[in-house]
Amino acid sequence: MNAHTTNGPGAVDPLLALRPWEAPEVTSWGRLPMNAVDRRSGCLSLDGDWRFQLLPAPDAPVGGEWSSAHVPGAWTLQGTDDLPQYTNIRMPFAEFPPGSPATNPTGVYERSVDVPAEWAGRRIVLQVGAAESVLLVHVDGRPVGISKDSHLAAEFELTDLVRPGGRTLVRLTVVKWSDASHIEDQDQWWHGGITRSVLLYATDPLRLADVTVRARRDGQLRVDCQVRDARGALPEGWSVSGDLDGHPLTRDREFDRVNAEEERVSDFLGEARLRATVPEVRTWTAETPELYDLTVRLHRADGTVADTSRHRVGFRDVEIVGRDLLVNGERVFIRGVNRHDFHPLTGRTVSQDDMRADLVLLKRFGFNAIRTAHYPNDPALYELADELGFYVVDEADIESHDHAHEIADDPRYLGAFVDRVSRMVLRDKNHPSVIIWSLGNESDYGANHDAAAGWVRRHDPTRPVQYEGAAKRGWADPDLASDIACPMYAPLEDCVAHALSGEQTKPLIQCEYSHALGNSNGTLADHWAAIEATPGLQGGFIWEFWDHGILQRVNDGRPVGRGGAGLYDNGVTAPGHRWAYGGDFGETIHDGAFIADGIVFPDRTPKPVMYEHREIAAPVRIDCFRHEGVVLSNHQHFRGLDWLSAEWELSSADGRTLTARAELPDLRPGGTAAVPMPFELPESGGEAWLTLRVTTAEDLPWAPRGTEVCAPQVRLRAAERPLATAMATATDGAEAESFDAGSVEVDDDGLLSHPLLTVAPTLSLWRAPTDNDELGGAALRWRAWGLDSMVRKVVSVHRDGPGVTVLAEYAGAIAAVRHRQVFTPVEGGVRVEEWAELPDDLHDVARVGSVFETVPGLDLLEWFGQGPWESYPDRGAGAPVGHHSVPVDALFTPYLRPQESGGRHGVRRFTLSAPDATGLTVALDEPRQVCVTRYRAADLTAATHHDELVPRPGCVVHIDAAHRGLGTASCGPDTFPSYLVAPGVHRWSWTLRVL
Ligand code: IPT
Repeated sequence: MNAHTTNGPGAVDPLLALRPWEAPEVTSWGRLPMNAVDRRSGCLSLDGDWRFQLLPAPDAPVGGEWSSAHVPGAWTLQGTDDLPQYTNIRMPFAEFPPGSPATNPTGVYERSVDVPAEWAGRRIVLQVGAAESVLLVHVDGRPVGISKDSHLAAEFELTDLVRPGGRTLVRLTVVKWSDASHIEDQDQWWHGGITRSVLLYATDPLRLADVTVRARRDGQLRVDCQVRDARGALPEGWSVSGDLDGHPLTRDREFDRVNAEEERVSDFLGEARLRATVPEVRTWTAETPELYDLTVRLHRADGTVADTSRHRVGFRDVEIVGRDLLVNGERVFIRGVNRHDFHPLTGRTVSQDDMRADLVLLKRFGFNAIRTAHYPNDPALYELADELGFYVVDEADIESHDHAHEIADDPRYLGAFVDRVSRMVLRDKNHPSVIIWSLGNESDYGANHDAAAGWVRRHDPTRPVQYEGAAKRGWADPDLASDIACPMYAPLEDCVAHALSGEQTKPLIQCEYSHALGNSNGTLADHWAAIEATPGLQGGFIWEFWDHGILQRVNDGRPVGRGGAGLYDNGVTAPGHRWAYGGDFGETIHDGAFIADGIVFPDRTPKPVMYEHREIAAPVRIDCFRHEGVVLSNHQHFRGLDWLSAEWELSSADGRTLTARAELPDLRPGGTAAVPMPFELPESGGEAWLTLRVTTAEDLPWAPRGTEVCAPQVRLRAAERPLATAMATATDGAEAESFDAGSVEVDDDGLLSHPLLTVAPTLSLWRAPTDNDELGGAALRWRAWGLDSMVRKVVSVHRDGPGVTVLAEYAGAIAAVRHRQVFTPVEGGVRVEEWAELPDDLHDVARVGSVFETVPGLDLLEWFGQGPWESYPDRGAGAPVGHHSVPVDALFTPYLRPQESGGRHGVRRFTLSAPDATGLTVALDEPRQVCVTRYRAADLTAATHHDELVPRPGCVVHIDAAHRGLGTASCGPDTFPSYLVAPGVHRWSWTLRVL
């Protein structure tokens, strides 16, 4: 039988007859109202393998052939021919809203369920955690309901359809494309399927229908309970009780229950209110996530318990006062990130362990806020945010990007907007972590938004509402739906100017900034310097947490799916696999690697920007250094430094590192104190840096004792004289014994021969374009100028005693660059002084510097400079200066689309050595940008995925006189002018010696 027909052959299924996939007015049918009652205890999980078939369209007949699909999970990652597709703004089909394409993959999931016999007489409910994008529910062939809103659960009552003790056939039909897809046009992979858990539970006919908790920082608790009875009328004599951390809330003087008049009974709905005042309450903040356990019970007339709901309560206030967003009365900085539910094997299906790992990592790197971009995340995320301490901007599942203007005012979508926003609020209202509601993302601004905002303001006056599309119409306009000025990618100078204008009326917190596509996030430290220095600015949310690479087999192009654990490590896939991005599944409409724009790799390996962020967010800082001591400050909002321990470290240029135990002072938030200078400064030794290595003092839920928290640093002494002078003197000395120093070998082509170099040093102006370079337009210019294929022509080779001067010209498409190298023998090596003149036409190039290659075997890089992680001129503020040592292979950051990678900023000298301690050392005239990799810039430029790269046996070494900042121009502002490479003359010098 075609199971889509219900009442005998020929009858049309009413759910299909509605054609709900092209009816935006139909947001649901037969679905129960959303609520915040916890139903997990005693439920029956229906997760696991379901019979499955994929139809070409929702109205296609169901066939007799079944395969199986795992629930929860997207079918696009489970071996079907319908594969993931990535688009950002564009819809993947041409139909205008509310239309959907005729070819419309539709998954039919079926399984039989043994309904527990002990559920006899109870009310039985099916919960589908999430389904994309239309869900149709049938039980034993009978229509039960419809739901849209792909990232929130849908519940359906089955009481009259199933027999406890009997077996029931549940069918869930999931239609991939619909009118709803047009408002789920988020920048992510398109999938289809049931992506969160499915379960069945039973309640007493008399039950808690909803629980609303309000807990304020003064210790006042209010719990509103809605009670319903499935039999139509509430029985006499019911009551509600509750307790908080074991202290009863009812019939207790301290926990005073509202009197009986307020407990009104109607045909179907009862309401009761519990109150308490907790003395000396431990308040909740992201720094101090103090939670209390609340249990609410509904009693029958005889006192027995009919229903129970458990909640974790955090006492805190959120308010906007003037232009400040306050948590518990404090103007807090929002160090946020946008987070999608994502996993490289399972797509939008994420486990609790995975989510915990996400949040633990964010805590360790100084983040305190999450925007659930761009839909309500998995419910467990909010519990973890409550527990670990994050401020959450909870965002409704509305993004109509491609057709934003049409939809924002389209009355056919009005219901969907209000439905999605209100259901999110109803689900998440009791989480202390949620401090702001967001109406969605990138959907223009229209009456549908105002309708949704109106609902929220009435239902939950305790939290602000934000919406970027509204804020865009005027950051200070009081009439718009957004209580917060929450722009995306606004230039920093505009934010500062607004805050200084005298016109600011709302907190300015960017909902997206510092776009993390590829090697990016330049100027993050400059942003934070301005935010911390400018009243009115409070932070923002980095775009974004994840690189959404899907693990893919290279041979057949298929996603690996659930079985792929262990096929990646440290950001890199196993041989034969790669991280797929847009276009890799054969999609013709796609947006390429724009999906790989996170601060972590698809396996959650942190990218270098995370370390930069950790320093920027440091809870304790070194303000300054005076002879009598070091001034420390507490940059937190709510707690002291007692959860931290620390050690002093003194690094001096002569190679020494001293350490000493540090006593952190007792500092209230915002306080400063001077502590004694821990070391006697050595008389000599050049540059010296004092670092405070701060770690956790005890085991925390997100970090074992001893986890690094930050490493603020201050320079105690500058280099005694400019390095350049120091080097010149050293060289003069060498020249005095010049003939001991030998001579340099330079061939007639002006190329240096050296036993440790396989490719002689030449001028380099090219870097493998970063995504910012590509999408921001710089790379286009550089290619047009021919910087990727400059032709070197030697002009003269002049031998003067032991030294050699080489003049060369590098011809590009529009201009030539003159380059001079002076090679001078020094003891054990050669000194290279370089000079390059960039004509004015070559303004803003990627780099000016030397590049050479070494013999194989020099596999360890040690350096004195900033590190140890990758850093660039505009993303290096956090990397402390010191002595660092990293294997060459580990220097490289495997950005999904290969690009410039692995640089180290502020390098004063470095050594490349083999295990037997042979090798070379290079001393630089000034702190320089140095990059040591296995790849030439051309290798990286040519590759589209990391797995195509073939490491060279030796090292490719770049020493840059100037290197362009990274900026964020792939989406947002470019780097600042001070980080650009100017035309004109560049000079640099370095001395290479054999170890
Ligand atoms: C902005 C989107 O909100 C976000 O989802 C993502 O696409 C980001 O950009 C870029 O990665 S929208 C953009 C048009 C500014």
